[in-house]
Amino acid sequence: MSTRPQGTAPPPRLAEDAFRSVHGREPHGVWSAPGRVNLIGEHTDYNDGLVLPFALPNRIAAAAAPRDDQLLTFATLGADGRVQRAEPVLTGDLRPGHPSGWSAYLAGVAWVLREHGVTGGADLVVAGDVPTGAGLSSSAALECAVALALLGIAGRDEPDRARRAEIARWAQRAENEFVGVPTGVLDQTASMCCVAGHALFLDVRSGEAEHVPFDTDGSGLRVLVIDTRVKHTLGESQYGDRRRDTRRAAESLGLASLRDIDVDRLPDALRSLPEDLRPLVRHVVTENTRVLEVVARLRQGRADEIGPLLNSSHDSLRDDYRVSCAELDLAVELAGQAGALGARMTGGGFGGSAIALVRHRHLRDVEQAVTAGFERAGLRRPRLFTVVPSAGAGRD
Ligand code: GAF
Repeated sequence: MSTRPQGTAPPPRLAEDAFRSVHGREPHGVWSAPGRVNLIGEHTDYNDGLVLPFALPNRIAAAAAPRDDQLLTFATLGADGRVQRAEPVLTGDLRPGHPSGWSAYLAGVAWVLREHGVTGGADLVVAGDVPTGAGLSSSAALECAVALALLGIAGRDEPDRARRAEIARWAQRAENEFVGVPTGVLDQTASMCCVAGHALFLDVRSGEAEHVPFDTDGSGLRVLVIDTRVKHTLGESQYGDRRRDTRRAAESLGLASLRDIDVDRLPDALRSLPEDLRPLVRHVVTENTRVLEVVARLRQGRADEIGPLLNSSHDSLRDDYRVSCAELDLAVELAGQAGALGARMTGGGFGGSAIALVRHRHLRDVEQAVTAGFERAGLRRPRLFTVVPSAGAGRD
């Protein structure tokens, strides 16, 4: 169920052992947070819209202990089993851009938490099995694990539901303002707030959330992740472009956000927009309605009927929002031809992963078809693995 090679210890154990070997003492505790796939509701979060992610079994763990001084130290256990350390930094010296590189994701969280009364020094050692660069939210998992660890060693464990959503916002701020990546709040909220066996139906505008049962195994279904292992470099700038253009569209319609467009009024709204913005708006508005339709089916235990909605979501992201790429389109097409009930890209796009909803008995066929199709196309072999909706972040 995970991408962890057989025989490797789970991330919390790895982080704990690595902490001992780096610092020669016990950590105060270990906290971990999952990556996510988004079942549907893509590029809607920063438009105040609806999303439906679930947490992966794959997690990033942070082992931590307080220090007597104001220093923050960072170490990470690589896939090769080697520990990499970053330059320590005084909590008072944290500022966007300092430090940079991988430790910025950890330092950024400490920078935000300073404003919330967490000011002490800490030793942090992280380890995990969320594939990086695969659109599965390894950064959000890292931020959320570190947030819980720093809060935990400050004696502020066991956040309730409202506090979890707030911590997700803090983690998002770390990514936006410290690391400098302009993401929405989908990934961090999924990591903090999901529960096992359920997808998280989140209304970003109101902040209301509902845990919707999504028992894949019990329904004879599997969610197959197809990590294309490509990441197109234009992705980050195009993500920013989409954010800016959808904001511009809302402003030109005199609305607070695109969420304020009712699907029945969509044709009117489109007519009054400049031509280049129309497909973007069409995607966001129709995607919100697809989320509602998927949620309605899941509430009725009809998960096997959501396939066509996943397919439409992909078509809309490919043709209207233009955030897919040839590798993702191929993965979706091959999965569909081999019997998947539905498939779509998941996450920001421009590479990364697709998901396919597959009846258990068709899983092998779909896996083989995707692998063979990528080989025929001369592409790198994709990484395939099934996932089940898993637990959100917490203390291990
Ligand atoms: C990325 C972002 F981080 C999310 O906030 C969201 O916008 C997603 O792309 C697209 O739905 O994962």
